[in-house]
Amino acid sequence: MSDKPNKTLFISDLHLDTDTPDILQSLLAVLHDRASGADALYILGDLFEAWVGDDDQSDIADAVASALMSLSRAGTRVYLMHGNRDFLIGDDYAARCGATLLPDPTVVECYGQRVALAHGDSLCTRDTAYMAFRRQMRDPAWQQAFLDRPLLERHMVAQQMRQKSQDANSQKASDIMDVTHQEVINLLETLKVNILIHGHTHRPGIHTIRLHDAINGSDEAVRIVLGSWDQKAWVLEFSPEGYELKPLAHPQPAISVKPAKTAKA
Ligand code: LP5
Ligand code: MN
Repeated sequence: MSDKPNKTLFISDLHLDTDTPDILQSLLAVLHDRASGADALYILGDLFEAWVGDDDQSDIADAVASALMSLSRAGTRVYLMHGNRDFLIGDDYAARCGATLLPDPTVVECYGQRVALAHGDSLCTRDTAYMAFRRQMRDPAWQQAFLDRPLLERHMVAQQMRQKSQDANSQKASDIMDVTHQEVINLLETLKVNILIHGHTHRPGIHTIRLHDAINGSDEAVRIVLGSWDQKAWVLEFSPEGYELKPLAHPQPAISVKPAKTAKA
């Protein structure tokens, strides 16, 4: 029997882009130092800043796919869930990563506990402008019409959407961009689980929820919120002994110092 400690990792909201090489390095370090040898790695959405189709074969997409594929080939199960930035990731890219695409929400069994997983955006129901926008974005006909456009045009549309989203967010009250408490309870009750893990809100933390109506005989539930990787790499490590949400410093970028030129005699 193997004596390696069992653990499962959860991450989300890396928002990888061509101008975030430091976050890519941080991901590669987490895969090497922590995910290697783990039972499973779950990426709960917004791995990328914007995903415009699996045919967009950027260097960053290639680097992520080959690192995840190596992990998967070494025996760690790799799972991908869509976020609101990368919901167009398809079966082709998932296959290149050796990953399984999961629906949102999904219930998994983690060392004897049933755990619900979601990106988190669908729980922000007080953000009615976003809810309407989301419905349109998830319409398969709309998605196909978008995917049929040339790649350059898709990048331009994605950039415009990001800009409009940032403008809209700066005008919204902060609390409406958080999850709706009752929506979380509805989800826990529907799925009959006492643990929910999600990202999206960029408000990392572990919240204990007191329930009026017990679920699985317990009047308590837990909501674990993963963090965005803009300042730190947030990793949730789940093991048979419990779980820990860890903020990890990004590796320092290497500073290359050119040797001073020596004057020729
Ligand atoms: O992403 P974030 O965290 O900044 O804000 C989100 C919500 N915004 C979004 C929009 C995405 O950022 C855009 C990403 C696009 C990448 C993929 C392109 C693929 C297109 C496929 C087409 C089928 O999700 C934001 C929430 C916030 O989270 C907190 O929950 O508030 O919601 C909005 O900003 C929505 C606005 O309130 C309303 C819509 C404005 C955008 C209108 C777009 C117009 C398109 C112009 C292009 C020609
Ligand atoms: Mn998100």
